[in-house]
Amino acid sequence: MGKLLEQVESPADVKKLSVLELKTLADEIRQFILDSVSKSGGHLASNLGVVELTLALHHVFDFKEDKLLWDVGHQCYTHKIVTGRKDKFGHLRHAGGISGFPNPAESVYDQFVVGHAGTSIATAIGMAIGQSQQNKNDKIVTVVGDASIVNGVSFEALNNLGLVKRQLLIVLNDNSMAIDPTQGAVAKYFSRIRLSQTYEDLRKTTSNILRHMPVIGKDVEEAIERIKKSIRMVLPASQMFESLKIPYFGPVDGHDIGSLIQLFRALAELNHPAILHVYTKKGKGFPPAGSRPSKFHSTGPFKTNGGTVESTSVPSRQNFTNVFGKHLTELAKKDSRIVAITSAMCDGTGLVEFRKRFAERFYDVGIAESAAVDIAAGLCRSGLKPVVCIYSTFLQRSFDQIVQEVALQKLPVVFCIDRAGLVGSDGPTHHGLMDIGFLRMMPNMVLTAPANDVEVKLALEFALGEDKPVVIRYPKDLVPPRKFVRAACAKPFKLGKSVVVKKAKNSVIAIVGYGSVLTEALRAETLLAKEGIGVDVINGRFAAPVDEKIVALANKGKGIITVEDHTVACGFGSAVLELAATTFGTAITKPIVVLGAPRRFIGHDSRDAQLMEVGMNADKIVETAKEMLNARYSMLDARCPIKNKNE
Ligand SMILES: Cc1ncc(C[n+]2csc(CCOP(=O)(O)OP(=O)(O)O)c2C)c(N)n1
Repeated sequence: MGKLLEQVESPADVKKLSVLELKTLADEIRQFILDSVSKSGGHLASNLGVVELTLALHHVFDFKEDKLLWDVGHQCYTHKIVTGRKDKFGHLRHAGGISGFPNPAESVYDQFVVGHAGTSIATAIGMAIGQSQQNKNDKIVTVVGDASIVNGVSFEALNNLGLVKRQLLIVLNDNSMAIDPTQGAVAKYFSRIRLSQTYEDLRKTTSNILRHMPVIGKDVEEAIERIKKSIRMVLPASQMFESLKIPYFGPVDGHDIGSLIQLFRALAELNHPAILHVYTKKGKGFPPAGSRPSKFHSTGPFKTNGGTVESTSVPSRQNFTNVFGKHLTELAKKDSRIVAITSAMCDGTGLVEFRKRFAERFYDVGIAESAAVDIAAGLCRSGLKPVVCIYSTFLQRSFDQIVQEVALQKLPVVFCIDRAGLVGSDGPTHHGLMDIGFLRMMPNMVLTAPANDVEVKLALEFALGEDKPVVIRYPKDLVPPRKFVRAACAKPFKLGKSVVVKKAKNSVIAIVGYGSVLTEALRAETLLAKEGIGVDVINGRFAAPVDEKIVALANKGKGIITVEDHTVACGFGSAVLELAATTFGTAITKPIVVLGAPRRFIGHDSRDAQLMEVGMNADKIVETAKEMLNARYSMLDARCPIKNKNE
């Protein structure tokens, strides 16, 4: 750790430093972030870009009282480092360490647990109005990226900025990137402005703003008008925001720490909301991240050698995302109606190859999940076969669009939901544990989940042949090893039909896996067989509609254990319970146990550790099966082997 950084325990220490020292501290922090992320993984490029910006903010404001909000929140590492959390970076995003996102439970310097884009301006508006209502005057600052400011929620908030009659500073951190280059008309507008700027222009803007800035006691409104006039002569960037009546300042150099400090001091005195547009470089200071910011947006651990990357770990098997991308591209070669839509997650959803091969059939709509779904509905209505590729957690944004524009119209849009289930180190904002719940209740929706790589292809083929919307969910994980891909999994998908993958003689328990956790069911079966307990294993395949044969098993004297990578509330197991209740009513005599994630938010850690924590594994299934045989054997038939053993 650098010498200056060693001395920084709190923002008060940042305030003491000169501009020159702050520059040195910025370099030390960059190195510290690089070292930490290369060991634990995390968001790298965005964090390297905002070091000076963050230090300047902490130098000027007092965020114990003032409020600092980060949009998305993935770029908050410098903020965490200077607010007393640097010693916890050894376990960044792992149990016992700090989260990769803001979290008020960690620090009074954080306001909200966030991880989704576009929320900071609206929450800042609420906080500002709240302050006014209570005659408080803490400053409020929000930092939002150029990709997140065009998110629908951000735009709706900007449209309401007029509600705020006091200071509220929006720092627009423009690095021209989302994960890939930012998409859409506003991005083009920003990039035209960017291209027209020289470094000299940026300096001129800074000094223009400062020259015309009010000194305390002067008429602020009058001063703003003077600045606006003077800037408008030089730059056109203000037009977009000023047409919304939002005072705009900039663009300025977001790495010029001395100027940023002066600007923040001046802007803190406004009694009006304002936007400061800053330019930063994603991945600054680490050439591999600077030249490939998409790759280093969020990364696993890697080895560095000075300014280069020496190695990254290569997994032994393909993951679900890659397998999906490969099959979709193959299927698209045969059917020209297939088009793919994503919202700023091309790489994350496995569409890089598809984009390369079918650029004219690929749509990245930016961070706009609800629009993505409606665009898909439109594409579908016009005769194409849209495949919407969105992470489970971000699809939550599209609930209403799926209900009205897709389900109600019974349009055969295919939803490929990546990161469905526990996601590991990104933590509670990113787990995909609710999609079965919110999609299952919508009429017309078909919900399916492939258990392995073979089934990814089969599920896609099935979905693309349906006349109604189909959802395919799969986790952030490697596909199961070959030995867990049973012959039954090669059978084509049939609507609402499960498949039996293992049948034991005289079994009194059936384990029903939904999706990739079928592997855990198979592992459990092997463990139980070793103890002389035979169980059936069934691949559930559909959560809507659920196969009636699954609950019919209860009639055949079998207890049922369902397993899913989803919260137990409203998931696959719940669907089985509902069907059992309507089938048997009060006459139900067989136990049905639902295994899945508990209905609570699950913290950051590795996915394996989380699976263990919530007991979504073979051991838990074995334990449950034994409990079923022991404690509840009276509900089972007389062939129960444990019962026999105990007698
Ligand atoms: C609603 C939502 N959709 C997608 C994402 C995934 N995501 C995380 S960061 C990011 C890019 C954000 O870009 P920008 O706001 O410009 O910030 P930068 O990373 O460039 O600093 C995306 C798309 C998200 N966090 N939230």
